Amino acid sequence: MAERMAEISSQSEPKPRVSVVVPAYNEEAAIGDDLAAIRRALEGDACVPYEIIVVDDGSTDRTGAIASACEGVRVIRHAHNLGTGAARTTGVRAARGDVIVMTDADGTYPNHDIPKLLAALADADMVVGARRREAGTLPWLRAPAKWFIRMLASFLTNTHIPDLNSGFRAFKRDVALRYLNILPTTHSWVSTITLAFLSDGYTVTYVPIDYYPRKGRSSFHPITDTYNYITLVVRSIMYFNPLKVFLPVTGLLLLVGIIKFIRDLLVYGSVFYIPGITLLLLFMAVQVGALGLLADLIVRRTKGPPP
Ligand SMILES: Nc1nc2c(ncn2[C@@H]2O[C@H](COP(=O)(O)OP(=O)(O)OP(=O)(O)O)[C@@H](O)[C@H]2O)c(=O)[nH]1
Ligand SMILES: [Mg+2]
Repeated sequence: MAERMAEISSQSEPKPRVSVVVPAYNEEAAIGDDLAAIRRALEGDACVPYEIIVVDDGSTDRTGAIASACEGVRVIRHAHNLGTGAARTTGVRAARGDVIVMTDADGTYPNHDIPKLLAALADADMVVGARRREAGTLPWLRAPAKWFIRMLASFLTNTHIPDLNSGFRAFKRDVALRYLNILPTTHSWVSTITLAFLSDGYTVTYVPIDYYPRKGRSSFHPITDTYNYITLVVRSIMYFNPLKVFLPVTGLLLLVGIIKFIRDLLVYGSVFYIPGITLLLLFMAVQVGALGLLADLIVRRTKGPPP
């Protein structure tokens, strides 16, 4: 009954234009200040109808209680911890605005810059707050991995990407909904959605932002999260532009195979004697090429209409 009443009252409220989605897991040290900063930013400059959705991802501290006590904040709670990507997906599904703003609840992002993101969204489908300097948890381990993923993503999409995995961004909800089923439940959610927008030709622009030291303890896990990065690399290739990677590999294998074949002809003087390694190279070239074409076919068949 209470749920039904809440549903009726939320239906009678004016529809917000902007939904701010804040994934939060054990962020009692920072979430209060972050929510206050979001409200100040939206009530000050932008003056747009908005809602704030905190997705409490099974926190075991006071995160949920602090968020619920903030006026105008809707809290959705996962019964147990599902991962930051899962929390983001829940937020996007629950959002009622046409525009979604995402920010973290750990005090790292300049929420007063939300109006800048919204202004830039007039000419784009996604605006990413690109960090001028990133000093996250375990930078010595994460910086090289992030650099590699960013280079791969730039190569796959033929664009320059200043920041692939910033958690501070604004985007159009209807476009994001198309990708929810391929987005992971992990930290790679933000990188994957950036790639998805870019590889389907949506406009992604970047606004330079500051990045502050984290409040509270990070739950970043070096082993699981490195594994997730590797999964992201493989998925990025397979989901978005397989031929861009498979074709050069096929070409290289073919080239080496043919050179080796010619050398074998000169050395052994017979087409009837082809060493195993030469055959292996040529068969591998064919197989990698066939796999790439198959992956490309699947990607093309499953893509929706262009923007
Ligand atoms: N780590 C983590 N964060 C979660 C989870 N669910 C929701 N979140 C929230 O997702 C946001 C991003 O997580 P962070 O741990 O800050 O990830 P990060 O910014 O890549 O890493 P840090 O350098 O530690 O800040 C934060 O607001 C978290 O509270 C979860 O299961 N694990
Ligand atoms: Mg963080």
